[in-house]
Amino acid sequence: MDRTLVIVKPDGVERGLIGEIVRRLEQKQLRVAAAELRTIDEVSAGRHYAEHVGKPFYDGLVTFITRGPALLLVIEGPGDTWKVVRGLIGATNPVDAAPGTIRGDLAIEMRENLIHGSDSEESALREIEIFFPSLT
Ligand code: 3AN
Repeated sequence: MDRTLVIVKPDGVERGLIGEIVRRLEQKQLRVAAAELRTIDEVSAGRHYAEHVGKPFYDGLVTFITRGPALLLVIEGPGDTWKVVRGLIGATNPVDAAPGTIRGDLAIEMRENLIHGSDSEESALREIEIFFPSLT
């Protein structure tokens, strides 16, 4: 099976959208291989968002992602799972996200865009290692 990392971000947990988001993933016939509700610590957030260090939105992004519990998920499918999940999630900016996608239907702000999904097979491996080291 092929795996990717998904995070229901703190805004999704606060808004009570865990069920709705997991429902969409499961309806697509993806499976939850691991799940944990956890407040992400700053070190893990820094590793996860390493590519954004130095960008103007970086500090706000780390403050946001660490502000309360997030649902960390390892999602499994038959192949190209990261790509399947990214399709369900929609564009990074909810303004551009198509209706029918998670962000297109449920989010409206750039930073508080509900959900993260790895953007490549390499990212999926790297991110699963950060949050679920015992699985790799
Ligand atoms: P995605 O989450 O779609 O993979 P990334 O990895 O480019 O998008 O960005 C990570 C997160 O950083 C986004 N989900 C969003 O919350 C935030 N972000 C990205 N670009 C911006 C921006 N220009 N202004 C504010 N926040 C941003």
